[in-house]
Amino acid sequence: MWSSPGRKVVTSWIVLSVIATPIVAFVLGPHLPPGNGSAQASEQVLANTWMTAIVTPVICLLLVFFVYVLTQFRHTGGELVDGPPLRDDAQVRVWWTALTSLTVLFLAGFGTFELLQNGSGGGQGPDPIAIPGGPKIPVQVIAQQWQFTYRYPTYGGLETPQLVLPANTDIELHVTSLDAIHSFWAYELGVKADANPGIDNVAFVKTRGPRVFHVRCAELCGLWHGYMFNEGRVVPMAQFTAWIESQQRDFAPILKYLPKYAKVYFPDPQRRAG
Ligand SMILES: [Cu+2]
Repeated sequence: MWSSPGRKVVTSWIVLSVIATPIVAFVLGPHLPPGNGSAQASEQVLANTWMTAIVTPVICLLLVFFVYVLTQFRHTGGELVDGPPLRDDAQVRVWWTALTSLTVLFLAGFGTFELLQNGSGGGQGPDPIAIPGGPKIPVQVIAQQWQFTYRYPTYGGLETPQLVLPANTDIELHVTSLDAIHSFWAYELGVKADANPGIDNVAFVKTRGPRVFHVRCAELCGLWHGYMFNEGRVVPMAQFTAWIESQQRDFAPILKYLPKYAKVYFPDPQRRAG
């Protein structure tokens, strides 16, 4: 068995971990980002909670060992000599390999399971693997230097600078770009998807109750990247329908100048933004 200093380190580690891990999991966990603004955001909070809880004993071990080394291995005068050489320890080797392998395999399995549920809010490319069942409202996100616009193909291809979504509804986001590489990040909804020209990047989100959320470009995309943000709203279905009708009325005069709704667009390269 381990020597008494070794046992002291392991005992302190276990005691500290048993105290700290539930605090991290149950007190800190529910406050981790990005909150519960959508089903996918809640899954991300759950994943963040698991990862933070699992890393807690690892940090505890580092702290205990750090304190042990600082207090025990002190030079207290006299001639400075090296300690006795440490050789192999079969028990430490077996435990070390088993615990780290289990941790990594568990997290890999957990992450894969979560991703396969419904994509967990990430862009899945043009051919998504994880598609939630049931009806979905498609919304296209078009990024360009330096703003986002949104098209609603099931509402006559309406294009608007506002992102409004109905509450408690599955949304199928089609993210693309007209020029540089951007990234559509709807923080409170737990959605982040690359916006690349010529690519239809699909991400899914199931909204919850009415709320405001923030949209930011999360990819350095040129001079005014820092100003490429706006606010979106999740509203009750009746309000959403009324909003869509008002937008259709407002943008009807320019709809005929827009290209027909498509998965990607290739604007005339002579036409420069700005
Ligand atoms: Cu951008």
